[in-house]
Amino acid sequence: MTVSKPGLVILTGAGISAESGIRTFRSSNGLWEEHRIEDVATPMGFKRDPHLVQRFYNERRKQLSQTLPNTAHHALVELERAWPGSFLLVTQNVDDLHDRAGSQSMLHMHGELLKVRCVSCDTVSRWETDVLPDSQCPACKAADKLRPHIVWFGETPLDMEIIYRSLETCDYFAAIGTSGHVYPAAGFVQCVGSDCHTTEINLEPSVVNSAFKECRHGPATETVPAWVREMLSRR
Ligand code: BV8
Repeated sequence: MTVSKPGLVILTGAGISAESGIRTFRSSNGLWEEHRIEDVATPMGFKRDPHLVQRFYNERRKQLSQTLPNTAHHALVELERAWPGSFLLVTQNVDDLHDRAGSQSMLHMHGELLKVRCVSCDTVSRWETDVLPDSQCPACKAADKLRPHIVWFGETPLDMEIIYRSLETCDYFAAIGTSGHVYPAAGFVQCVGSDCHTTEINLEPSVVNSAFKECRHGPATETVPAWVREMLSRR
């Protein structure tokens, strides 16, 4: 199938940030201060103990400032800049490593660690330091009304319309560094057209590995640059 302006959609997960030193979601086996992340990263967890949840995200925000994008993030920027057709990067990650690497056509479907949302006026603001009980919303000045701008379990991911439309029309779909446990992202490979070439690039087979036409296993800093070189040689 030769398409002059092929559409490419890439989904990334925590595995692409692992070699930058950010623990993957499941390698921390979901534990944080004896709390399962599924219990902390939920609306109920936030309602039950908002300051505990804020501390959980304050720690991860702090950790972020000590990390850098790796060669896999940079390879995806090179691919985006050279790709002749439409390009969309959808990340499940809440870190800003793709942003700092220079990715432009990108959607954070699970939100962003460096943003907060006011539960009083709904304004989303950039926030790089700790959120404390007396932290005020930059827009309405309400205190103690800020929550992480993160999609928790049970909440609806962001930009789903655009994502589904891109999946239905793309010619290539690649999932990089994701275990395939979390939906709807894990179901994206089932949403592409029958002619779409699907590739899984992961340290080991994901739980949805059998749905992909092609699989490449190994660390992202090796597998992603090699895959990008091959994709660009096809132009
Ligand atoms: C929704 C923010 C409705 C929080 C996150 C029962 C069955 C099926 C589904 C459900 C169910 N019960 C409930 C659900 C739905 C639920 C869900 O999927 N639950 C799971 C646990 C069963 N989903 C939801 O609630 C979602 N909302 O469904 O709304 C809807 C649906 C469609 C349309 C409209 C509305 C909301 C989910 C969002 C939750 N929030 N993040 C936070 O981060 O604090 S999810 C969280 O998991 C992170 O975002 C993370 O990115 C994401 C997925 O995990 P992965 O990225 O895959 O990370 P993981 O550690 O699992 O895997 C890493 C992989 O990398 C591994 O495979 C590893 O081998 C690999 N790797 C490691 N090192 C490397 C590497 N690869 C390459 N190189 C390396 N060096």
